[in-house]
Amino acid sequence: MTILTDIDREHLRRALALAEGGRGRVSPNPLVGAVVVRDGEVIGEGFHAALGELHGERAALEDCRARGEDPRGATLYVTLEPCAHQGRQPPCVEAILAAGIGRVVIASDDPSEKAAGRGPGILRDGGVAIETAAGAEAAAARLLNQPFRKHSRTGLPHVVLKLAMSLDGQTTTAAGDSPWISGERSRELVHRWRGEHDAIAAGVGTVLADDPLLTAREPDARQPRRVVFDSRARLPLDSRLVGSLEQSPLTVVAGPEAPPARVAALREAGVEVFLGDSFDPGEQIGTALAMLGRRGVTSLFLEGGKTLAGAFAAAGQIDESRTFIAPMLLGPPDPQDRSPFVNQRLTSGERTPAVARLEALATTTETVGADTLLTARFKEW
Ligand code: AOF
Ligand code: ZN
Repeated sequence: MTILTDIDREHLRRALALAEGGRGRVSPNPLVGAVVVRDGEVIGEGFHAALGELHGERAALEDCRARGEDPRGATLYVTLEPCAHQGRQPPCVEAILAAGIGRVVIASDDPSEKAAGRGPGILRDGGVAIETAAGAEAAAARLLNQPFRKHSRTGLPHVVLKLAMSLDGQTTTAAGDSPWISGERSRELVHRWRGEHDAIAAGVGTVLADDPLLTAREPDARQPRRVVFDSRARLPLDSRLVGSLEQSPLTVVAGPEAPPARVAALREAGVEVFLGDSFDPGEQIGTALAMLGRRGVTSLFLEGGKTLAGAFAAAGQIDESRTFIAPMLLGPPDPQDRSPFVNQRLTSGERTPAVARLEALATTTETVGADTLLTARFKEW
């Protein structure tokens, strides 16, 4: 760890901003930005723009050439340690050594097995000065790639929960009322987030009630895989989800209680059915996440369903939440719950639930239209 100058940190922040250019297009790979600076002057900038295309470092070196600049002796600022392996792209360390770069400033480590310090080691052996960031820029670089980092370290996708609620904490509206709680700007943002995740999940209760498509509506967004948690395989064959398989794949996570005929009918229709062998919701979620991770799903966006959200929270499987709070009071959507005297759900003799409290490590709030968006992070990878 070295103490970087304010100028170094400024260039790293520029590299972090550049990395954003690949958001929604690089998964399962990381977002990476890079800046080449010689004698205080930026002579090249680049980022990893899409899966399979140039890595950030090579993109920045290409930019130097395109500008007619020679990177020999320059400093390369990069948001992730340079790679040393041959993958879809050749190793970045070779390009850095060939370009004669004198110093590399790295904002974050690459925890994947093939990397984990190998690239910086090779560069150091090649006579390049290596410096690693600490503090705000290092934290921002890790935050940029939470899905990549978690998936590399655990094989599981990073889980983001989305919720929209009223001021009185209601998450569904009454029959006959508008189905929307959050405003239009918030809903636009949700569509963008769908395109930024590898998969979207909903509980079957929400699917039966709303018949959603769960696709990203933004033009040229990547379509995420849709996942329905449906232990009894109740998803109707005439649902819009099953009817839109040509848009993106659909996975049903079912349990041992699913009737074999229902499972067969869904598979026949082209739905992938994942049959867990446990009745325990936490175990079902754990094995489903592992299965999705093996399919290359690095990020899962949980939408729809307080029940599903509750099951994920109880299982300790939420990494981040994004909660829209809309400026309205809704009252309970179910008329039964409006009477304080006959609340079936509070009868005595029920089991005390296990404590499932998850405390946030950090939170931010912002205004989106008339709504307030509260983002909370529970784990850091
Ligand atoms: C990227 N973009 O800018 C950097 C990456 O096999 P590949 O060629 O797709 O390389 C993927 C790995 O390369 C990735 O997991 C990460 O470890 C490393 N660095 N990857 O896609 C980049 N710098
Ligand atoms: Zn690379």
